[in-house]
Amino acid sequence: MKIDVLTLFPAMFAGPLDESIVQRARENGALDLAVHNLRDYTHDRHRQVDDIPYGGGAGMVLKPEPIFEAVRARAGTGPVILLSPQGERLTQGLVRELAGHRDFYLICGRYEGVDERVGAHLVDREVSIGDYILTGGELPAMVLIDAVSRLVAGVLGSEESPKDESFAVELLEYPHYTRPAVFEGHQVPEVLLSGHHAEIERWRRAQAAERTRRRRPDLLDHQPKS
Ligand code: 4HQ
Repeated sequence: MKIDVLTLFPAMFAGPLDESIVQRARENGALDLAVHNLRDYTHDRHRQVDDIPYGGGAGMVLKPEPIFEAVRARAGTGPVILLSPQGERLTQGLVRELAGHRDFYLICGRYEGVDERVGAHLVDREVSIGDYILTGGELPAMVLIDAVSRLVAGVLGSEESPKDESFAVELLEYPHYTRPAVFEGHQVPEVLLSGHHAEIERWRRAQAAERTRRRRPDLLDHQPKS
């Protein structure tokens, strides 16, 4: 899978995506991540990427020309995605859908936002990671890349395989325990030490269902997976 990112802050992507599972995917060739600096697609002396809003108001707006030029220079053919609080919510269903593409292109906005013609005439979809306002689309892009990367074939080691994944997203996870069996007086549930696999499975399903009912009843309102 090839993922292109367009940003004014390419250095933000070093670090989070250079560790652990995502880095392993990049090393083994399952993931090719290319981060492009929006400023490299300007041609004026001041390398200007933003301008004042028509109609007035506070803040600056990203100009359309460098963004259109950058996207038109790409090799891929997959969806062009703008990270935006106005987008459709990122869910595991959308993550799965994006993981099915050979490539996609992520645009990270900054300041007050991006000229509307980018969303209207360049982008295939807008995606939001949640109802809060960040300073830019970079962290949302990294969240999306992280979630997609772990699904890309060849990325996962056996220990972190997404086996129960659809189950795990429709219901919350059952509680996990590791050694010691007693920690500061707190016991691991007896059933987990019993070795009775069928009983353990039954206990885990019941715990997952009960936790979901208590903490996230919205997940039980039999909505579609995405
Ligand atoms: N942004 N999910 C970029 C977000 C956001 C979100 C705020 C996107 C600033 C310029 N993006 N603009 N939440 O808060 O995707």
